[in-house]
Amino acid sequence: MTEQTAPKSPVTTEQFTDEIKEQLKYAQGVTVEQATDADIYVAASLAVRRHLVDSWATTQKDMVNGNTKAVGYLSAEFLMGKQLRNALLNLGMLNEFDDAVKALGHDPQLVVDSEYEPGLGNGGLGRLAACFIDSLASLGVPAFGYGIQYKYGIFKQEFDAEGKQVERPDYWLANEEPWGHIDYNRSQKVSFGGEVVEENGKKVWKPAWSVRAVPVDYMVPGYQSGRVNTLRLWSAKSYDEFDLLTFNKSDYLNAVKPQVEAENISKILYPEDSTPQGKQLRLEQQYFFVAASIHDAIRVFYPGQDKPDLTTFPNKITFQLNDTHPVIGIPELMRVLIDEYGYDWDTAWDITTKTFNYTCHTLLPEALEVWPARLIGELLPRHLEIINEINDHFLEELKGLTRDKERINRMRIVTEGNDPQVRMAYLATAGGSHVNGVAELHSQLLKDVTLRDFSDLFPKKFTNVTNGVTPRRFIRLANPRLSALITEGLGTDKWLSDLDLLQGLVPLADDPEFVKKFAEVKHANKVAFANFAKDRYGFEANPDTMFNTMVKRLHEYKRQSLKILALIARYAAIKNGTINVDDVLPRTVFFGAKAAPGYYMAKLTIQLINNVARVVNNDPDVKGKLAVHFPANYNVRLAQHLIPATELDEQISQAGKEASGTGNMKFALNGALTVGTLDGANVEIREKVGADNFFLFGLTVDEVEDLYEKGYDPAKYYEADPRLKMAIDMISAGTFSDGDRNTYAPLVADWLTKDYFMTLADFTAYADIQYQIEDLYRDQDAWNRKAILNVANTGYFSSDRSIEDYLERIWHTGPLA
Ligand code: CR1
Repeated sequence: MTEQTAPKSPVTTEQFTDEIKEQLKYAQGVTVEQATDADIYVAASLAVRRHLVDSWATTQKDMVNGNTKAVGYLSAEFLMGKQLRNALLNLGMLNEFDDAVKALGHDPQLVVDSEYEPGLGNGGLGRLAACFIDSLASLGVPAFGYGIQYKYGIFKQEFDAEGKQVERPDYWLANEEPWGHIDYNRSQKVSFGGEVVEENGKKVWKPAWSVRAVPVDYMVPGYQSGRVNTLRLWSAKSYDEFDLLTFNKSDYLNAVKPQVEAENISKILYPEDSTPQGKQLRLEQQYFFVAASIHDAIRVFYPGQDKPDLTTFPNKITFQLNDTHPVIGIPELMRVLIDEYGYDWDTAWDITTKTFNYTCHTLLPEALEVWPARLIGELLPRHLEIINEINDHFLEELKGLTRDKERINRMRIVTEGNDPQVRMAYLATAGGSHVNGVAELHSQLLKDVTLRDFSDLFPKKFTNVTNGVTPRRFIRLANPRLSALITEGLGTDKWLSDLDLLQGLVPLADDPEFVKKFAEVKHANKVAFANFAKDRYGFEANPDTMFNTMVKRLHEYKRQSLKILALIARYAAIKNGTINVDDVLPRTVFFGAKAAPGYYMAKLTIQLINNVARVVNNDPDVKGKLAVHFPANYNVRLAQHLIPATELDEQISQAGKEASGTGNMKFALNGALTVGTLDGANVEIREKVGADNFFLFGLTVDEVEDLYEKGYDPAKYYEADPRLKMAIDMISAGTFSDGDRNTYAPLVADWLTKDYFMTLADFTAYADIQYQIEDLYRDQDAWNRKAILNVANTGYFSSDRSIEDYLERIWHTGPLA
């Protein structure tokens, strides 16, 4: 008997069918006969939403009336993925949905497919935020996700005939969007510009212009907790929609100018910031959502109070700053407390530092935001004053802690000189209670390198919370076959809310019957992916080859180029007979990656991958042995299809550069083995699954540092390994550019002369470990045994565990009573 703890549907199939019909009729005005898949999708979503509303209301009521501190997760990104099936899972309505939709004459898959994925994030950071709000709700912790409802999400990626990335706008709101509830009655005014004047001895900010921040609320259902939290995404609207006078002078464009300017704030995710205007727009976005959120929290927790006692604010809500984007919230809360509510500096600082905490997500110094003080002064003059004052107070405090003047100088929040800069990571560290990294190694490097001075003087502020992923979306929804097998193996489905239970699968790795079933699941997933790929992208992937995947943002430090060089070397070896064709283990390699639109080297790498794929896939000499596919526009949906089908996952960043990684966790939990470096969360994954069940290669952090110090010469490695030389020479010779020798010259030149991320230094180890990988893969039982041990031992990487760590180490709160 299998214990079933999954939620039970609140409706029968018949009832749900009727509810869909009702929505079709009253909300959409179409008959059942007229309804398209997209209509059914909207109607079903609206019907599902209604089942969440009561819990949503009680959760909010209990949050405001109770004594449990809430969490406000401030994030510029929430990469939610599709909503419908997630809501159905949490309500226990997956089967009722399928049956109702069929009863209405539609294919459930096509209905689900008509949902357009909101791409309100770039990658790991945004997806982590989405996993975290899922876990907060599932643990019953009252929480708000606060962010921006960008009108255009991350660009839609296409490839042109030459294999280059082309970016298209992602107008995800072009169709009806049933999940967001726009609430004009709860809007906030957010102001910019102007000047600060003194009135009666008080500083008064006289802004020049304001926009209206209108909340769009998304319900965030918890799994089994009966709780529904809120993701509140702000949309920018103008207060002066339209200038009738100007319009009547036939100056139609200028008549809507204020509207356009205001709405630009929530127009796109990460506007290009190489121009001053672009920089300003980014700062506008950051201030916009953070200011609206802080005022919103005061409204929610002190309803109807003119003079609330805000010394209790840190007991009502704790704000987590997801990276540096929301850090302007620190001076904003200071301003609100001092200017709007009349608190003195010390009281305001005490409240502020107790309210905020900061998560750092990077090790690349260039990714820590620094704003020119001049820009802040123009856009937010009062905030610049406050930041300068914070800086002064902070320097005073440091003088009490150390006599080391150089150190004090290094720690300035605002730099000296005639173009002073504001270091947002330093402001966040000074202005909050805790700072955390996102994996053990990352948190250690933050303390030892990136924020060393701070950690020396404020050691207690620093802590670690290793990232995690939600098993609901990334196992249960993405991989129903494996989910069923896990439930069968454990005799319960409780693992979905207590992922450590996966440990119970360890003994089953030695049970031939279970191993066989596991192999069948993986194969079925591969077949399913091959069908999906054929249908959606038009390529054929052979499920009887090894599925080997590298999906993540394209960045030099992540080293897609290491993978592509090894792949070319392998291709060359087969072609020139260095390896006997019969000894080649058939492999299909999948890439998925978007490059930042202004990132030249990354875009060139994309072009190279596409052209290697073109050449390899069309070469009869390697047919059946090696294939490369690069489906465009990698997103959450594609992840949910590809991860369950993958057998070998690539996590091959240069050691010391990937803060954590979360893809690595999703793959291991879905039974892929990892080939990876000792970087980010790989280190912990390897510890959990055991060194024997992880393909480790490459330089360590210390070795990387040594090599930088000694002077790194990539050309030496090129000369030393003929496989590497061959691969680079083929690229130079134009093998992947129709004979043109210039196309990839910038990549080649960089590899041979700079290679900052030491791709060449790690090549030999990476190429060599492929033999081990292939030997193991030939013994399918041994491979699957290890894959099962990966699933069984990675329950730690549930985002539920991450949230529990945040609750204990940083937030000091818990579930609603
Ligand atoms: C890191 O690069 C990490 C995620 C989530 C990314 C990645 O290693 O898993 O954050 N950082 O913590 C990022 O996007 C802007 O910085």
